[in-house]
Amino acid sequence: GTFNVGIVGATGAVGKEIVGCLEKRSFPVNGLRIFGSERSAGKEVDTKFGKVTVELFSEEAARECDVVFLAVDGDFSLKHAENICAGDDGPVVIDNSSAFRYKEGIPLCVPEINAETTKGKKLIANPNCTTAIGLMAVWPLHKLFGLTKMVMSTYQAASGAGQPGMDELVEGTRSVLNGERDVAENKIFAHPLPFNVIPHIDKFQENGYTKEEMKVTWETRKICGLADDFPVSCTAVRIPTSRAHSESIVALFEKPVDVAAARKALEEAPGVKLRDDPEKLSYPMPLTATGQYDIEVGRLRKNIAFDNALEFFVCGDQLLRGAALNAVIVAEAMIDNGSLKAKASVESYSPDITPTLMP
Ligand code: 11C
Repeated sequence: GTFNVGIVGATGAVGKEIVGCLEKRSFPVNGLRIFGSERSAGKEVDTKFGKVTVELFSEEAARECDVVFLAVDGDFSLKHAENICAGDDGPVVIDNSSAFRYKEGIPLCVPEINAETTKGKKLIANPNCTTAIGLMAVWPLHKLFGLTKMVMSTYQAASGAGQPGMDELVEGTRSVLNGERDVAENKIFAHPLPFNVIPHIDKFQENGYTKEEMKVTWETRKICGLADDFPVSCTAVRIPTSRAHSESIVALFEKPVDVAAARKALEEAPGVKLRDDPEKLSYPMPLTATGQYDIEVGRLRKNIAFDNALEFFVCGDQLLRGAALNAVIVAEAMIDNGSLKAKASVESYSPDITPTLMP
């Protein structure tokens, strides 16, 4: 079948990528509806599915869809997500915010890892970008050797703060290069990002970690089905790149590790590209991971400080695997497992879509 798809927040950095993923992956779209605030309502968006006029968001209108992607902030999701998907006739809601990630009974899904958790569910949480990108590489190794501990250090792109973050990086860099300022201005980031790195993403917690770092800990446990106290430690750092996050990961395992077997598992893992030929200067970089569906993993080696440990470097597009692509693959998995169904009637279908390019 084909599905009526709604996106809330489609004009933001993640929302735009959701439209792009639906287009490029030939998601079975019957009709696309885009919902926004008063500020964006009435704007026209050109898509492969036709020209879509942004509608003012209402829960009632969103409920007419079969699946709704929320690419908005956590407060919006907290207020509306459960109302949108309520009842047997409510659509599936895939929420990109952190609002529901740690709630029991709500799946937190990286489909290549735990797609089965979405079966029969209506509200799905899409993980934090750093976690989703890292776990794509960690999961195949965990299956092979049994993860016992993980330590991660990140190098995160400006896009984690959305379009305003990317704009602040570019404009700030320009203002320094053209001699306007010695140090760039900052509003989005805690400090100027151009020519700098900032070891601070999201709010500091009582334990000295930031919330971004704790998200990696909490979400790794839930997605991989590990114990509530499973040891994961992260240092999250913002660097002046545009939209691919990088991560250095030390993973400790139960079983002795074998680099060749690890390499093979990564090569075979869906959504993962092994880029690991140092002699040819080939390793993961934000520059090559940008715009790619697959995350890159490389610099794979046996760690010399710990027993049974591997060390590697991962890069992934923050807006794709870290957000939009993951959400769209969740929806695809839910079509496959029968949890996402088309409503019988399509009469409520948006009149604002010019169906010129529809199949
Ligand atoms: C960043 N990872 O790079 C954050 C952005 O939990 O969805 C995504 C926050 C989240 O700033």
